[in-house]
Amino acid sequence: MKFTASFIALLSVVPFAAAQVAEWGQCGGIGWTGQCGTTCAAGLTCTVINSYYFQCLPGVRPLECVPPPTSSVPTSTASSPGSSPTVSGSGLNADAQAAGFKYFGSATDNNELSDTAYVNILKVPSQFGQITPANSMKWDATEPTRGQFTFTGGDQIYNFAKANGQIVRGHNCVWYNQLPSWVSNSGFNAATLTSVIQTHCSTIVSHYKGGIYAWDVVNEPFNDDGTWRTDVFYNTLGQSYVAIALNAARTADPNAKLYINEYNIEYPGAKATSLLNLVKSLKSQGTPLDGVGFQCHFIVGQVPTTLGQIMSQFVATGVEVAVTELDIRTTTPASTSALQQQQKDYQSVVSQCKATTGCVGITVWDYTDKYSWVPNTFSGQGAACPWDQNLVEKPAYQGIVAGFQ
Ligand code: 9MR
Repeated sequence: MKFTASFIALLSVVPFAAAQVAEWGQCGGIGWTGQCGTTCAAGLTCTVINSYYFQCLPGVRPLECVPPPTSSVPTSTASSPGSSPTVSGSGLNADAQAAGFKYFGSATDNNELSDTAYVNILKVPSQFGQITPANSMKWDATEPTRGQFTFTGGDQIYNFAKANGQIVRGHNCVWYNQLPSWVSNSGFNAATLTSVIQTHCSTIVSHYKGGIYAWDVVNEPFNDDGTWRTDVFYNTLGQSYVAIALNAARTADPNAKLYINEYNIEYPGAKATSLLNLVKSLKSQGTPLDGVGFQCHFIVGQVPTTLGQIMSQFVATGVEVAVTELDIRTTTPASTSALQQQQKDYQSVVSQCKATTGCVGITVWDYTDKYSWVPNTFSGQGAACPWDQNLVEKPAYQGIVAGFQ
């Protein structure tokens, strides 16, 4: 379903007039004709349950009903009748939700939001029910200088998603990469680095309080051999930095799901074992942790059939899991047979997640080869996404559809 221009306008300009919807009453959502977030009785918050149903619940006002700063939302992102392409079938997010998932989503980046043809696909909620900012909520983007926070890029993507009824995964609080040198080369002692982590995580999580489905609080803590990654966090604080970040995030937004996000854990091995042991240890200590993200940056023909099995091991510890950064690369230009294999590979990932109780959603690390990170990192590799360079659906699209059946 596509938002009408009037609904978007309503989200953007509604005044904060008080009205009196009681607890549990509806206060917004697709097709609802009232005023989003403005009609809950005192002490209640208009909370997004899903795109179609916002409900008055106890708490503070979330960000989804705050008017987006119009200067940061490109006009090309506004819905208008007839501006969206036809969705093949029901749409991937609609298929995902029909299969019991919370969402099917995509990563995106700020520069891509000025590409009208790209945006016209990204904004369709039946296609993408969830958005992850690929870069603009990272440390270098949000706190390039100690104590000076900028949310311009993050807000643009956040507001885009909210305007289209899409939930947001925050990415990320603590990661060795895209880390400003004032953190990585600081020489901070343990007490100071603890404070730096707490300030960073609590500030960015607080900024979006009530409006983010899940945060990748800790990203990629392990090396592929299962040893701890020896970044500034581990070298200064040992593994305690994980709990420091998770606790700060929980305090900042008690309703956001808190994740550890990792790659190369989709098959049995030292890395999956180390992360599983960390999750068990955190849970046994009562550290807040709600989910584990399986990035799933795969290679055509090499998608692990163990994904569902490993996910289940994590779910058994009491967390949910999600496919957070899916793409399946091949040698470019992609051959017809590679694209056919890729279709099967996408289907395999989706069906393994579907078969796993506790796998809540799937995010592709951008939906189109036009904006994939892969060719920049793996020379001669690419064609990893379900849409091609020209925003045309590849066989992989039907693989995803089939996986949800
Ligand atoms: O997609 C991101 C790309 O634009 C950046 O250049 C890159 C730099 O580290 O990060 C990419 O996203 C990564 C994500 O944040 C964490 N998992 C691996 C992703 C692909 O590198």
